Amino acid sequence: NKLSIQKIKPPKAPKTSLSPKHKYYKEINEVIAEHIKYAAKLDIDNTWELIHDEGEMKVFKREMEEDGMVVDPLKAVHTVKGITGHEVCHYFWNPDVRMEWEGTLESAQVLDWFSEDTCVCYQIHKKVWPTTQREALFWTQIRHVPNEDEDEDGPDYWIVCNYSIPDHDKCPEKTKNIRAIMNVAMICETVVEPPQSDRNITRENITCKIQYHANVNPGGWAPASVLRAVYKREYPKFLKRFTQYVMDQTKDKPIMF
Ligand code: 18C
Repeated sequence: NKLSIQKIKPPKAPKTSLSPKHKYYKEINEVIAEHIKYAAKLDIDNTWELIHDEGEMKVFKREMEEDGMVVDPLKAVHTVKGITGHEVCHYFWNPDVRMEWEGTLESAQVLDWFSEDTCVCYQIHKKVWPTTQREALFWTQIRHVPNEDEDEDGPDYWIVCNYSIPDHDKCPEKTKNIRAIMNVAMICETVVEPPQSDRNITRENITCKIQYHANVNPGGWAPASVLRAVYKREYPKFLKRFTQYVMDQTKDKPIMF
């Protein structure tokens, strides 16, 4: 009858082009769902310590140690005018441009493609005196997370997640570096202010609300004071430099919603 027909909703577009049969499919979905859940709650209470406050950008940490190693979770929020969440995520994810904005890298390589939106990266970071150099091996995925509740005007996110994996056939073995372990996510929401009725939407009308989560385990000895000083300096520097990079790259391009 008419009522039941109205309840039928169109099928949703696939959220990732990765095959459900892929060995990392389940892990990727779970890790991404967890980041989205925390981003939606935005639970920055007094257990989070503000370590950097600059305009719209705020960086928080929670001091934590595991087996004597500093693993402080880090969370940042930022709001940037003139760019979309899709654009921010596109440039954060795209391995071809990573060396253009990522200041902590010595080298980065794509070892494998799981699908159009998911690849495996191996990268070597710059050395921080007096510690051994770090490297990382991780999958990185970009995806659009549409609003789950179609009746509500809820948020619609773009997300990139970088998540360490233990090994890969093409990964160099037995290097001189220490392997750092990470679970990092960039989660963005685009806010569009309606333009004056007779005008089109321009970059003046859009704002991107960014949340960045980083859980990094240094993987081996590093003096706590040096480590905390390094990330206190590096995360704000990254957020500033990277968002400026996205603004510069997109300013003369059509808006990518
Ligand atoms: O998210 C960012 N970049 C992504 C793409 O590269 C990716 C990277 C995450 C960072 C993983 C950290 C791995 C170790 C880094 C070594 C430190 C290099 C510092 C060099 C300074 C010139 O998701 C943007 C990340 C930007 C901020 C990175 C700072 C990381 C500090 C964490 C310290 C843990 C490693 C300990 C090394 C010893 C330091 C005493």
